Amino acid sequence: MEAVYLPAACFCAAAANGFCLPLQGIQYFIEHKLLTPDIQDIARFLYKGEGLNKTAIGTYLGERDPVNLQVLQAFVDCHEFANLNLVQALRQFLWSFRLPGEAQKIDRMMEAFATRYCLCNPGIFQSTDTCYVLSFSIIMLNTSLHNPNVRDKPPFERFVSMNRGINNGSDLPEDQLRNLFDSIKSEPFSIPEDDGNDLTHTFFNPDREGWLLKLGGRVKTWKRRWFILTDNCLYYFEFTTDKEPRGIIPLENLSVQKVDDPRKPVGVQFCLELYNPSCRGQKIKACKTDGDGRVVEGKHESYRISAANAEERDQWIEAIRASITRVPFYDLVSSRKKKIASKQ
Ligand code: 4IP
Repeated sequence: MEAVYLPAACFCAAAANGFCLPLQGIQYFIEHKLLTPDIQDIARFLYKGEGLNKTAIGTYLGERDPVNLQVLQAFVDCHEFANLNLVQALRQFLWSFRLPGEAQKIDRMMEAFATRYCLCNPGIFQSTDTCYVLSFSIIMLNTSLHNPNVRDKPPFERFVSMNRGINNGSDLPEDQLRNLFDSIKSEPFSIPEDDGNDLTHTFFNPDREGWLLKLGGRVKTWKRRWFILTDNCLYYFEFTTDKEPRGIIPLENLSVQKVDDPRKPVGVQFCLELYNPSCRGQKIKACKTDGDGRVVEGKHESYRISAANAEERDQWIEAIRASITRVPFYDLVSSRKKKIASKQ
């Protein structure tokens, strides 16, 4: 079947008719006979991506509906990965759409990617699980090497030890890992950023630091603190040069949201709130240093934090959200590693 070419004007027509959701957009094209309902046609249309928003492509491909799952499969099959090393293949794949932020969607897409890569390059890995785990460790390496907020740049030896035993119990050849490491070190992944939603970009680079104001737990005083977001925790310090944080807030089980309080005092207009959605009204697990320098439990039922402006607040919210999202993502990788270990 011939590839379908749809000029950008068609997207404007769809948008003008209010079809801005990816699924509705596809239906609009099908109803207007601009696209056939054939799975391969839809996949090729998304693969060509002319004039399409890459976030919308990612959203469509991430859905669990049986049709979307088939389109995802056909879309991944449009990619030719033969004779590409894993980094080159990942560069191509991650550029063709914007990876959604949700772990289950990322899991499905990366599974499809790994299967396709192994099919195009038989004999490189002993199983698709190996390819899957290595792909994630390359994505994590990309963040560690290129995010300016990550000070501890992993050396090649750490990348090797991260990937011990992933090839069905044996190690991958060091030359192969060196090749991948050098490629990512010399050039980071390009991630499509074609709309205001920056979660995918942040997903790859969640770490962040800066000055924020924090409201006390029992005594409601605002304190200016230096915050560092790393390893799914928020650390706050009195001074940037302090070695020990005044407080640590593990983000596991927490959610973050923007707070619009019309009574908020001048100077703390751009607030976000960290809370435990399943235990509202109970204390959040956190620790802090008290006046005598002892480490004690935090007393907050929620943390209210204010940024200097709306843009910074939104960036913090996205970074915190991405950091929280990465927890199930680590779980996905570790369960895959366990699966590899159990097969030995
Ligand atoms: C303190 O108020 C500070 O705001 C503390 O923040 C805060 O601890 C205390 O919360 C609050 O009572 P005063 O300094 O005016 O006494 P920081 O530790 O950053 O100085 P948190 O837990 O927010 O760190 P409570 O819950 O201990 O009252």
